[in-house]
Amino acid sequence: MSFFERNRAQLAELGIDPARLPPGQYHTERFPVLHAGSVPDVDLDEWDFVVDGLVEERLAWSWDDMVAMATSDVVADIHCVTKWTKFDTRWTGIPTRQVWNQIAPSPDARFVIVNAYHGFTANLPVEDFLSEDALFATHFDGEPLEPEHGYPMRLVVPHLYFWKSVKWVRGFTLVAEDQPGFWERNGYHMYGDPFKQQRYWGDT
Ligand SMILES: Nc1nc2c(c(=O)[nH]1)N[C@H]1C(S)=C(S)[C@@H](COP(=O)(O)O)O[C@H]1N2
Ligand SMILES: [Mo]
Repeated sequence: MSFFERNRAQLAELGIDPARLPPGQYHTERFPVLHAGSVPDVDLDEWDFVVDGLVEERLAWSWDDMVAMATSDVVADIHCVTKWTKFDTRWTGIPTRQVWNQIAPSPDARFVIVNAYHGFTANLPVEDFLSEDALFATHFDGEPLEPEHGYPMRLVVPHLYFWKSVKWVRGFTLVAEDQPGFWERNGYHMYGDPFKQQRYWGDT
């Protein structure tokens, strides 16, 4: 039996429905750290969250503005394209819908480019960005995010591969046409459904 087969076989013993583990993935209790470049130095006094592009008016919220917004808790499985899956991760933060309700998007806005420190970006359709369990998380497992996991805020969109879940997020840009973000320019799939194994360019 291969490592992957053994790992999948363990799920029954753990009481986890094997259907929750996407094809080609293994589950882990660890929380690996993955990103390009360095962990940014964050100064909350200078931090802002900017919404621009196809929106009636560009908006910029301070850290205090953001944390005054209502939060919710999400428990979800996360799937990294490097093949690890972590079940039942618990995040607290501001639902993307809650942010969306405070902006005036143009009807032409069909995609969101999420922006972070160091010019990092990721693209996703508005519909996915607004999924019920998508949020701008400030806490993992009840504790503020660790610097390497995205402190002070990261996007979490559990139903897509985890590279879409932008760490050190600073806002988003609304656009009409899809355009590749950082990893998508470097070989990753434009959409990234883990259950369809949409990992790289050319995966259908
Ligand atoms: N700003 C930023 N966010 C990022 C990345 C990155 O390079 N920069 N990498 C993505 C990738 S490829 C993955 S798998 C996840 C990893 O999140 P973690 O380090 O908290 O496990 O962050 C995503 N968010
Ligand atoms: Mo990744």
